Amino acid sequence: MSGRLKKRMGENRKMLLEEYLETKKRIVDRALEEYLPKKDGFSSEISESMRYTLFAGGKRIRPVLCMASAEAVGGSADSVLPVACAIEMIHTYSLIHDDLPSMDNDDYRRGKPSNHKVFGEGVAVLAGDALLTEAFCLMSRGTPEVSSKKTLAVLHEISTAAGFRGMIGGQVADLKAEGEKVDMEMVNYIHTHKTEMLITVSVRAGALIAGAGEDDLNALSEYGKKTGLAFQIADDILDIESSREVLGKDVGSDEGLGKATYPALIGLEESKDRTRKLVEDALSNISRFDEKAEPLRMIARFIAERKS
Ligand code: GRG
Repeated sequence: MSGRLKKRMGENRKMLLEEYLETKKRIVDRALEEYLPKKDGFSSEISESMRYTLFAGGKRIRPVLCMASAEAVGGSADSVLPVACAIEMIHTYSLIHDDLPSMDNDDYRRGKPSNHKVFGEGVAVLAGDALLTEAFCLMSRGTPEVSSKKTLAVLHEISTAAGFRGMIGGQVADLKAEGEKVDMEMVNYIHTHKTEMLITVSVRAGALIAGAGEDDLNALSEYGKKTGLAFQIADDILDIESSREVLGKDVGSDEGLGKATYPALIGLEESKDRTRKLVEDALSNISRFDEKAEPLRMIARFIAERKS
């Protein structure tokens, strides 16, 4: 294939992905607007604080993955919308808490001052708590098309991925490892628990609700694990190579805090190679799927190349 043709294909793919992400992001934003409690009376400040970070311009990668996964197995994106939005609420809660002075102490998030910088620490903690509980409230409501058994199974998987067996466990290990000498096993534990598990469960939840068979589900889980880990390594790299203007959050904080990251352990170039290899593996994990899985393929490639 000529260099020009390759470049054209790359550009086309980029345009298709941007279009796909934009369309799905709009659907998620509209649904979140509908699901979120409206501000009223005494609870107006907490509602404002929840909305502030939720609508601050996140990429919506997790809900989009959830919808793309449902579509890959022949389901509809609409049927997974409440769960996709609930996962985004859980993710947003984790960002609000992660920025607190007692955690990573970051002043910027999604291009704006962090939640606690605007609303104060007390309200920021409560906004995170409220988003987390609201996520489970939304999912437990269920929808007429999805059986209660399936809803319960999805709830179980998401609470496992978000709780101390997953994201919280990873965050604790991350805090404990600050400034310590860590090995690859520890970094992998942190990355897997802190980031990968919520991404994998986003993919699994979409497929489960859409009625995926066991083989498809296993293939998608492997895809989720590879992309999830690649996503966090890319995040480590961006913390070194990007800027606050592009990323919308402070950069260089990993090194400042002595965080356990891939670049700290194996260097930037090797970290980039690992990311690319993980994405290749993720793509081969879903090679059994037809063109309905194309958005999942584009998202995996985007994860390795992302600039924000
Ligand atoms: C319970 C007090 C308390 C704290 C919990 C769970 C937790 C704090 C923090 C989770 C750890 C965390 C924030 C991991 C980082 C994952 C990550 C790469 C976040 C960035 O995700 P993007 O790039 O962000 O998808 P946007 O803004 O685009 O949504």
